[in-house]
Amino acid sequence: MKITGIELRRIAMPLVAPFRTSFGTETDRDVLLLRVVTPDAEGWGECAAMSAPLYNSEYVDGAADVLRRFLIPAVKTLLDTPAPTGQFDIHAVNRALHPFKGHNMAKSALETALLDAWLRTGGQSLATYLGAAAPTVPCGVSVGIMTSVPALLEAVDGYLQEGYQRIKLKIEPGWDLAPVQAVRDRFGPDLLLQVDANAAYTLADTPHLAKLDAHDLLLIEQPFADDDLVQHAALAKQIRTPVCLDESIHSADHAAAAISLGSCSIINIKPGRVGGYLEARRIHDLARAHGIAVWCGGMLETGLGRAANLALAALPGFTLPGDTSGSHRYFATDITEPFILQNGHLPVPTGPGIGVDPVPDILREVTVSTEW
Ligand code: SMG
Ligand code: MG
Repeated sequence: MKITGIELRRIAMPLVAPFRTSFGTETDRDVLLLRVVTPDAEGWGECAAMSAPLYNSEYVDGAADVLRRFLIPAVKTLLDTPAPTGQFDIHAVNRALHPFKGHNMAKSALETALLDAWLRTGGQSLATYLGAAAPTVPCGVSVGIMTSVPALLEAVDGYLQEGYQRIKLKIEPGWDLAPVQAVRDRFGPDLLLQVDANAAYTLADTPHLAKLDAHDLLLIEQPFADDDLVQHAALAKQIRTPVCLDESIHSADHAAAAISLGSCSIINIKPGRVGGYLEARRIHDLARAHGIAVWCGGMLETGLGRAANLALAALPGFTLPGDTSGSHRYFATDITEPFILQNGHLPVPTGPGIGVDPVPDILREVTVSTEW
């Protein structure tokens, strides 16, 4: 595949409402997009990094920098060297990026844009390429920390009326047992309910976290720090609520370590966090073979990142609803045709590559800068 060029594009997308987690409040999504141009097709990749390194160590300016200095030049060197088969090999791209430590969100954006361009050239959808098994996926929604319990109940009620299949509450010390109890009391025992702490607790909080057991949660996501695999294993032995890892799982190797240690019984897979869709699929395969459930996480993606996540979420091991919400959960105007929930599900795109394109006028309006 001949690459004519790669564009780095920064866009600014106001969120419909502030989204507060244990590490901060997002009001706007500052997104880095990659566009790979070839004579036959264009491919898109969305970088999951946030403006500041608070969810993980990556941040948007850092991702743009490492792409410019190291990752894009490494891919250029690879593509300038003809492959023995003469064929483009996305796994060779994956291997060429591997020697650079970390920067998984930057790697994922680049690999996805190349994968998208290549799949579009061949007319195959990302969902088919990855091995999707379903035409639609059930959707959950992640509900931020609110200023009051009544405000939370109103927000949850609105999402349930829209059809969301499960509710995830963001928690932190001081905002955990009371909101969970209130949501359970109001919406009943059948509501699929889970919580996400974004690493806000430590092993010393175990007796407190054990009180969540009374509320029959689907899971507790990332209670401790990302490198606390041993501590998560200790917690998992002491509480009944299943432990799910998000920030801790950077690769299939981490997933294998976490499964061996008993650190989790569920994994949240985010392609950005693990360096792309190829690694995401490896984690899915590994988890499935071990009877570990997985679900697809979210990083407040635009329609471009959402389309690719829906393809992944359609793989057979994704047995729990993901944070793959509809476009209007995030943005008044998405940069693609909006994804709209139908009976609590979103359709898996079927067109070539990620299956969606940005709407040119909208993309232009939200663009802050471009670099070729
Ligand atoms: O995309 O719906 C979404 C956001 C889901 O809660 C979500 N993501 O830790 O899982 C998580 C967070 C990380 C991003 S918070 C700004
Ligand atoms: Mg999480």
